[in-house]
Amino acid sequence: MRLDVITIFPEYFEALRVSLVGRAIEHGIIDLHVHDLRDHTHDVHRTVDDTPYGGGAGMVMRPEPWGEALDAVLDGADDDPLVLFTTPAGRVFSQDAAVHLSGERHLVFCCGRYEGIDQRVVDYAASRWRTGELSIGDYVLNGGEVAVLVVVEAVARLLPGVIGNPESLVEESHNARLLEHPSFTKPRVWRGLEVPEVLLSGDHGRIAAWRQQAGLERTRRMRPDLLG
Ligand code: 6GU
Repeated sequence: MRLDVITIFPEYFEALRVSLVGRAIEHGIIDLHVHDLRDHTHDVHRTVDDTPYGGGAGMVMRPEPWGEALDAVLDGADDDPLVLFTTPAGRVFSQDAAVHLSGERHLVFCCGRYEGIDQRVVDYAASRWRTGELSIGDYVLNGGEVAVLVVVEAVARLLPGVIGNPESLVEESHNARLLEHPSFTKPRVWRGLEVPEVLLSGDHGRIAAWRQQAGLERTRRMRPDLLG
């Protein structure tokens, strides 16, 4: 999968070069390209933002650098790219969305900052490519960089060959509407606290039933909304 990221903070994306995603890049499963939006400015201050028409607080990202950056990244792309703008006004990202995105060949992430990007950039992009606007939840971040890190990690781990044990993906999708059961490892007794006996029983049927029940109870307590 090819990933392009357009941002005024390329440094954020160094984090993708570690751990599982880093290995996926090294192995060629992910082809990551990070672009500095300021490389598409032409003034000495490398200006990317300006005051909003109509007044109000905050700054809006100017359209010209975005137009140039999108053209530079996307002109000539023949792999049906999907252009995604990060914004708290977007559709909320989910595991279902991650599964859908993991089937794409080429994602282009546009990281908004300040009060957002001039709307004409989003409209222009939609006139030329497939586009989407996404948020990662109902809270406000200073910009889309961290949101893109979240989305890339959630998508990357679904790509074939990224996760060491693909069985865990099967289990996850099987239990998609339920929280995970609690987990335990050695030692069997720690500070007087014991691992539930059933997990030591070797009885796979009882263990599966216990986990199912524990996941259900946890979901009722923490996320009753998931049970409808
Ligand atoms: Cl994608 N961007 C910003 N700025 N804030 C957010 C967000 C995105 N998702 C949740 N909050």
